[in-house]
Amino acid sequence: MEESPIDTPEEDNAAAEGASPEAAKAADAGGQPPQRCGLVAIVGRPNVGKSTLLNALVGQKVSITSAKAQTTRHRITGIRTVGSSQFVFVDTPGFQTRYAAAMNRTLNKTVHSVLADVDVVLFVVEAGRFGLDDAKVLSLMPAGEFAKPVFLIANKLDAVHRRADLVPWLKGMQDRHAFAEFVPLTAKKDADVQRLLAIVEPYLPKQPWFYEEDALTDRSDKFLASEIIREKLFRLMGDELPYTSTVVIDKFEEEGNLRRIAASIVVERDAHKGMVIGGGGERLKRIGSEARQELEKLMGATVFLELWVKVRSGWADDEEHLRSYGYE
Ligand SMILES: Nc1nc2c(ncn2[C@@H]2O[C@H](COP(=O)(O)OP(=O)(O)OP(=O)(O)O)[C@@H](O)[C@H]2O)c(=O)[nH]1
Ligand SMILES: [Mg+2]
Repeated sequence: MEESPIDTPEEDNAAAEGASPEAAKAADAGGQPPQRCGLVAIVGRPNVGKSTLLNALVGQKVSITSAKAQTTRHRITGIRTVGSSQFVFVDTPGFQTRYAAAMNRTLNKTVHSVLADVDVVLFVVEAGRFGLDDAKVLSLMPAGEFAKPVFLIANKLDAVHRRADLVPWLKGMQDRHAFAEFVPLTAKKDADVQRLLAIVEPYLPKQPWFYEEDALTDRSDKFLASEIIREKLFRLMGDELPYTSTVVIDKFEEEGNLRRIAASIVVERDAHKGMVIGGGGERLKRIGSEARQELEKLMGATVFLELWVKVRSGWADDEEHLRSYGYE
């Protein structure tokens, strides 16, 4: 087993600068509409399209997506400012109901804590489907005096062949929860996403913005780098990839327009290491080159990316390792 010091992915840069209350008041006095700003959680079972929706709402990729369930592992904030309104979306890991390993307990805690302090909840399901996994997530919604407006987002409308079938389904959903809004949509269609923004806007409290007007996420470039590499890993490996694999950034250096990044893909077994590397190292090369290209676009810089594969068994069930790998 190879050992090397492991860097912790950076914490949220929560101290991003916001506009001052004075600025908001001044805007008010000048006859401008007052600033609105609110936290909008995106929750739902794995694989319903939460991260795809977040990226579409923000207008840029800030959260990775894949056809594999359980892609998102962190609370990720995506910010969109339109006119006088700032939307602060919070993507969450798909709530896990099947496994009880330490990693899943941590992921679920993330969902719980996000729900406690948001203004609006987008509860995402696949249009026409509502299973036990969805019901478990819905049961987490704060109730009574802590209740929040919850929107039912019926995603993947493009995959529904007979729209008429949705009418009785939507009626059934009305009985399950007092949803504030029902929004069937396709996260991959821009017009649908713009419509959702307009529906959310009046629910944002009137208060000064939390972030600069052009902010897109509270995550660092270093964090985004580890996530983009993990996305390529997930996408290029498909189902053979054990779900517990992760990516750790060992080095992230900025020299002018150059980023020197070294990262380790951490797997649980030697056999997994072989699968990630692939015959003649082909697969690892491809993961590296796809990640590098995307990172160059994202950062507007030249990227040198060095990738390693390491075996560390049992990390996903070890609270200590989880923390050192950035799982809060
Ligand atoms: N047909 C269709 N597919 C979609 C749509 N939105 C998302 N998907 C696909 O659904 C899959 C899962 O998308 P993600 O955005 O990663 O889902 P998620 O809910 O964030 O998943 P976890 O992070 O694992 O909980 C991907 O293959 C997406 O391309 C949609 O509107 N229509
Ligand atoms: Mg996701």
